[in-house]
Amino acid sequence: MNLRTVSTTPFNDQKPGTSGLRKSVPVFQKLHYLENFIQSIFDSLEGIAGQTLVVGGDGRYYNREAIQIILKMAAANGIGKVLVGQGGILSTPAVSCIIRKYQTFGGIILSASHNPGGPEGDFGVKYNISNGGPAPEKVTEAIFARTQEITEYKILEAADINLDRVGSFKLGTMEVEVMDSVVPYLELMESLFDLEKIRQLVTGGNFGMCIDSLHAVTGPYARAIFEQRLGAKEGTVQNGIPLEDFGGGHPDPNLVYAEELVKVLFGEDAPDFGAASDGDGDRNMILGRRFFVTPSDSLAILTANAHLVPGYQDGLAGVARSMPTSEAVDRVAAKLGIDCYETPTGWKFFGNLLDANKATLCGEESFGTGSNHIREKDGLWAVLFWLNILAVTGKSVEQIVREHWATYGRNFYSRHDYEEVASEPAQQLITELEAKLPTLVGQTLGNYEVKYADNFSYTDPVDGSVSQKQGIRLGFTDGSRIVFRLSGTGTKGATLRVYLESYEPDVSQHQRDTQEALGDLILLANEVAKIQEFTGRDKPTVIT
Ligand code: VG1
Ligand code: CO
Repeated sequence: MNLRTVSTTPFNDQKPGTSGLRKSVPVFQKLHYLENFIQSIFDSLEGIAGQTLVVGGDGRYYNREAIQIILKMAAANGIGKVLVGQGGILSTPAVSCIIRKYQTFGGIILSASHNPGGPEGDFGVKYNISNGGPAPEKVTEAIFARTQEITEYKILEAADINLDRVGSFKLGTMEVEVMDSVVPYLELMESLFDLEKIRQLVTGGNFGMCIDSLHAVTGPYARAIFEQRLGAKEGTVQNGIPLEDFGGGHPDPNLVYAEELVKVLFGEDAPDFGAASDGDGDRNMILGRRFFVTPSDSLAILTANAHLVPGYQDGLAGVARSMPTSEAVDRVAAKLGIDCYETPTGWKFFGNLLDANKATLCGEESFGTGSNHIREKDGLWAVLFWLNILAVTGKSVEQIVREHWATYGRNFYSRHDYEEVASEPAQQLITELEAKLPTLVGQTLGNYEVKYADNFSYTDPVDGSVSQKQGIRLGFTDGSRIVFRLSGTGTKGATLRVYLESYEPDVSQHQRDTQEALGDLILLANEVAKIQEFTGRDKPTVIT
């Protein structure tokens, strides 16, 4: 076995975004591209020699090749041991779980999450730290800085490891342990939920459900949990085998991309419950019979009902939501008398709050919910949380949501995405809008009076770090909001996200259609930001 030191030159585009480095597969396949980034991770982590790392991915195209490269580089860089999921498979929440359970130094997750996969699709690399969560900005900045000055990387010349067989292997002096991808995660779920009660619900004969893994990583987890452990009938999990190209689909659990599941839940003989998760398993969509639960409402409802679930029955230390997420959870927190934190978009901002026990549940409007059980959002955890609530209350999803609105009022909420628009004009839209902000405060726009207008800046209450320019917010005196930001996970052009929210206390108005209820705000958003002019689009590509 030969240790090779390979000369290389920097790539200028290896800056991690909202959630790691994401590029198209052909970019990652460029000579030295992956290697440069991995070496930059190793170089910027102090004290990594001799340590243990977790490595796994969502099974997308290039997953296995990348893992072999990473293992050989880890061995050449003096890493002590690597834990790898069988077949290279580990969901993002499972990696977080394993890092924490085995107290490893960190982990590398190979995924581009909800972005499509395949030879022309996307690939991604994300580094997680020892608390199990995404590396905070100071770490990703150090990695990026290193990518700009890298001159060489180290790799072992060795045969590939057999990733399909559970067991221990040697790679040079480094140990590689190929482990069951599901078991540690399943055990963690068992410690949080009343699986017996859920089992009774699921097998009782009066309850139907459908789980869609969208051909992505949650397949093996969902089949083990729902079909094997909880006794749901075979076939409950659809699209449950991870495919390298996700069956040509877009593994994003929303009403547009989880079309097949939506058809089932809105069809004639619709079951009682439906759920989908994304490419790497950290997102979730919850559906009732002919009923869609917005992720923002889901966070609020989990918070309001957490006392019904064993893992959270002693109460919550606090909650946190990303800034664009609706304020529904704020109302629940106020009633419970607990703190509610507002963070920038991206799970990495929840890490400190969870570590410091300031927040127990966290969520994002982008179909992400999670808790202090790990340091990532967790799709199947949210599904089990919902099932646990359904099992305890005996109510339907729709009933729970409507009762919640009746108690707290309804936050109408929608996100409009303009995907793959030209980068320069999109950036210009934000720049122009930002320049205009000071003149907007106090102005009346249509029926709305602007209360505040700013570019969101966040000071982490634990370590004092400041993150600026996290999204443009227009807040109105009646509690409505419009938020504008550019995506940090896309790989083609720019994606403009427009988040819209209004509050309706009157129960008689709660059945209104969301797009209609937000109609005035939608027009206003377009006018203020000149969306059509800058994007050339007269409507969004995806509405969630
Ligand atoms: C999007 C979502 C954000 C989420 C991120 C990663 O980021 O808006 O809420 O944390 O994806 O999710 P952006 O920058 O494109 O808006 V995932 O499932 O990739 O790990
Ligand atoms: Co994801």
